[in-house]
Amino acid sequence: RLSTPLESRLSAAKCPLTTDLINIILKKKSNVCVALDVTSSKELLSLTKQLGPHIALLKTHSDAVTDWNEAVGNELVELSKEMEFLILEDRKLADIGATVGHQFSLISSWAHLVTVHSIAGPGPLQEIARIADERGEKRGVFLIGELSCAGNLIDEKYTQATLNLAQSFSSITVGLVCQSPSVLASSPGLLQLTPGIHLSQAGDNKGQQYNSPNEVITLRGADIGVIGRGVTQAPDPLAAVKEYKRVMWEAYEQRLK
Ligand code: UP6
Repeated sequence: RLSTPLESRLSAAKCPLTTDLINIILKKKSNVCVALDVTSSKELLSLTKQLGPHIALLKTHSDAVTDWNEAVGNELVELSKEMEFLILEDRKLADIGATVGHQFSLISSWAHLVTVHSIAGPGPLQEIARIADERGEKRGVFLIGELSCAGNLIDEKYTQATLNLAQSFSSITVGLVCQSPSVLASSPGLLQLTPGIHLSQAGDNKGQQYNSPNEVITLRGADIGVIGRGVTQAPDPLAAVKEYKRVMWEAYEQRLK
């Protein structure tokens, strides 16, 4: 998998949004997902306008935006079309199917993708698939297979069970959020999204554990790397996103050799 170019994996993709995301990555030569963990919609939209042209995926925590409203979602959608990226709401849904269904109905009005914990089993995914189908627009999920934070409770068995779930719901699963190259080694049709990336820091004193962008792409096997504060708290976020993009694309090309 590590040495297979993304274009050769297109035929293995079972969710239409996986194909869209791979095509965006290849067109923009960007395997960057930026995590805009900001608390005001003004900051969220202004960073999106600035960074949008350089990213493949925009990751939001809309429930942390104090003045979030429907218009903000609509504006993100417009920007995603204009600047060609997909929107991932990182809600990490984890409840029973019926509840997740209500939550997903709201999220799916603006986000292409949402993160889902596998802890609750198939119920939430069944509901998401049903609602996505009703909407008639392409919608998908990233399942949380592993976490980047110190001391988290996920073990190998849980990660394997998450992969099994991803395969059962392949028509709506774009990929897994995970850290180890072995997880998706035999699943070319699923994308690996890996957070915990920083060029100069090892952690945040709150449990986060960082690796370098190069390590995450070449050794850990990420198809897309998530950078939050490495970009948003840099003195110049635009210069920072361009630097992460350059380093991570070079690492991807290196991986293919
Ligand atoms: N995130 C992680 N680790 C995980 C899953 N998700 O950090 O295992 C998310 C966080 C945050 C972003 O919710 O939005 O990725 C990382 O941000 P940072 O680069 O500022 O640490």
